[in-house]
Amino acid sequence: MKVYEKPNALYGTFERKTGPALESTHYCQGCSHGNVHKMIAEALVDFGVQDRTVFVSPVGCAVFGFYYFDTGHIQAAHGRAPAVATGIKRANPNSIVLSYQGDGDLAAIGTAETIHAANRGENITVIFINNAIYGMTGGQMAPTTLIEQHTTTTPGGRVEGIHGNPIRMCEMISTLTAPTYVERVAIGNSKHIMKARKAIRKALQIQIEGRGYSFIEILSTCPSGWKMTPPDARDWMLEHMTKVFPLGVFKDESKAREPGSWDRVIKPFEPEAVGAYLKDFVGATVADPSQSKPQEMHCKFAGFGGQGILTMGLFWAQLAMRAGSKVSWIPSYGPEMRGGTANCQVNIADERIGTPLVEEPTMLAVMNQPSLEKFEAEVVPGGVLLVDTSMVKTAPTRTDIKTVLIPASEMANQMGTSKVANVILLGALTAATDAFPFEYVIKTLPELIKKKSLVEMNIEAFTRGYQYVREQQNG
Ligand SMILES: Cc1ncc(C[n+]2csc(CCOP(=O)(O)OP(=O)(O)O)c2C)c(N)n1
Repeated sequence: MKVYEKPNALYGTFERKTGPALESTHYCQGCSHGNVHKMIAEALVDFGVQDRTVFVSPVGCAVFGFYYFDTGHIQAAHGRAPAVATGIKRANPNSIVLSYQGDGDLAAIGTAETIHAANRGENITVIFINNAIYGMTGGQMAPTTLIEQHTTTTPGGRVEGIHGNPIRMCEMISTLTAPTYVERVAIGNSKHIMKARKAIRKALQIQIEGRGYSFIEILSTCPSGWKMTPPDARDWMLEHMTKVFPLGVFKDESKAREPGSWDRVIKPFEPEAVGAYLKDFVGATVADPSQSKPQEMHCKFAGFGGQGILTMGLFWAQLAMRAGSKVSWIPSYGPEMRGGTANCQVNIADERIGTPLVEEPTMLAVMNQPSLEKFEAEVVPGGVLLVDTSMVKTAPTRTDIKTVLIPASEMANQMGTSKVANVILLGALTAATDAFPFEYVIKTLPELIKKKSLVEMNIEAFTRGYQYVREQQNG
């Protein structure tokens, strides 16, 4: 005798954060969500993947997926389920990830996420519940609402010239190169339901085998939103929706895809990988870390646009990167090409860096008055403040930090161009912090300068800045 029971991937009773535990779901009578939940749960148990499944639920009627599925669970912001699913899958390639979404979520607010996850061929399974309406919020028009269909926001029926036509997601997605399997099924009669079950299982199997992205659209009923009895809703769906959204397979390349070929794993940037990266893209190698690797530093470089502020920070970060440190560099500048404010933040550390932002700099270099006024207070006690005194007319006020004053812009002008003031400051900074050996910078700087005709001048500028501070230090 066949016993029909709740699959183990659904909880026995549905405990809720508030109110009593329920025996049944919150879905309305005749709603398709329940059928589809059961099919998914059965497949997860049959394939033995329940323990490594992460169900990503949408904003919409399926928002409470976590009350029902005894799996990992994340509830995504409206429309973002495929982006969340991408992150989970890439961070945990062994997980089985379902992006479960309604038509409002998937085809309206989340259209971009949907298309791009499909276009990247993420190895995830997207289950698309198309009930032609926004069910959860009371039956507003969705992108898949049929022409002439009455909803609360199209009380006279959807009109092509005003609201556009129903969007056919399977047709759109199947034009993309990456997706492996795209099928539209329906929760109609038992034959349809068996087909839907088969499609869901196939899609999951494809993911389990690492064969790539699947998209299963399920024509579904919403008797409450449509204001019909469950049998009438089923008949209406079969009669009207299947005309606009024909059932069938739109794309199936599952046989042509090698198992495992669509698993995307992000490998952390290990030092060896960084070395290879530099070799491939910059033609340089990582210097011997024991010689040149700097101490941990959190730096801010600030001034006007056009002063070479961003380049100064970039050079500093690249010097550290080539010496084997982990680094981050992030620019911040106004919309003007010249004359606006510009600053950049550089982190240098042995460990991987969590945030590129520098809120408590251990080193601040300023090339104009507003930057000194704005950032001086941020420097941590004991930190270093480097000031281009040609551009800053008031003296720094802090006494608990090490201040280094240098007329960098005037020194640059004496060399014939104000453009090297930033590199003069880099020289000063190197001497003031002892971050890098002088010889290391002289050897590495030429590799960082794209225009070879400018190398000599920059080496000179760096040396001048370095010597200026060393002379001050030696009294
Ligand atoms: C950012 C944001 N915008 C709008 C809403 C309101 N809202 C909640 S559910 C929903 C649409 C749900 O419809 P659908 O995705 O078709 O799922 P169904 O409820 O029909 O299963 C909307 C617009 C929201 N919660 N968040």
